[in-house]
Amino acid sequence: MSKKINHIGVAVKNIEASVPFYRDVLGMAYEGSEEVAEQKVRVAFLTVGESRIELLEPTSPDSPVFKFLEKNGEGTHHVAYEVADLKGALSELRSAGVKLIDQNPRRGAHGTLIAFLHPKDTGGVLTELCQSGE
Ligand code: CMX
Repeated sequence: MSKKINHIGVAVKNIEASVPFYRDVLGMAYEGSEEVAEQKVRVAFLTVGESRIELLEPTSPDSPVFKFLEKNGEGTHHVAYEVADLKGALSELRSAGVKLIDQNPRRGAHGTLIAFLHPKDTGGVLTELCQSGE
């Protein structure tokens, strides 16, 4: 279904305060930030080799990331796998009985299409599937 991890999402209280560790200490390349209104988050991407970290800052108290931070504090939030055909992947997972948070693709950062699988059915790891925008 997927041939690579697209990114690892990390929940943070403040992107500006978090970027220096990744960019200046670890030496990752900072790609900039953008707001993903549909998910009520602001995100920033940093790359190392083929891998990317997505920093997630909530933009509203009803953001899922706000609730996560309240409960757990800052830390790993999700793992995102890249798929070529998100609709097809969701249909396969539905048939396999996996609980989907998103029944249909939603809009993510960088014009991607995304959908989340429920951590209760994925061994406790919030899992995102994403299809890159053309
Ligand atoms: N990773 C693993 N488990 C998680 C989790 C996470 N990120 N977030 C919540 N959970 C677990 C909780 O620990 C809790 O488990 P217990 O019942 O054992 O205590 C359970 O899921 C329910 O958690 P909750 O705090 O009551 O939160 P909700 O049920 O209201 O929401 C979830 C949980 C996963 C359904 C919700 O956060 C969601 O829909 N997430 C997908 C969307 C999202 O996270 N968007 C932000 C990122 C967007 C982006 O990357 O662009």
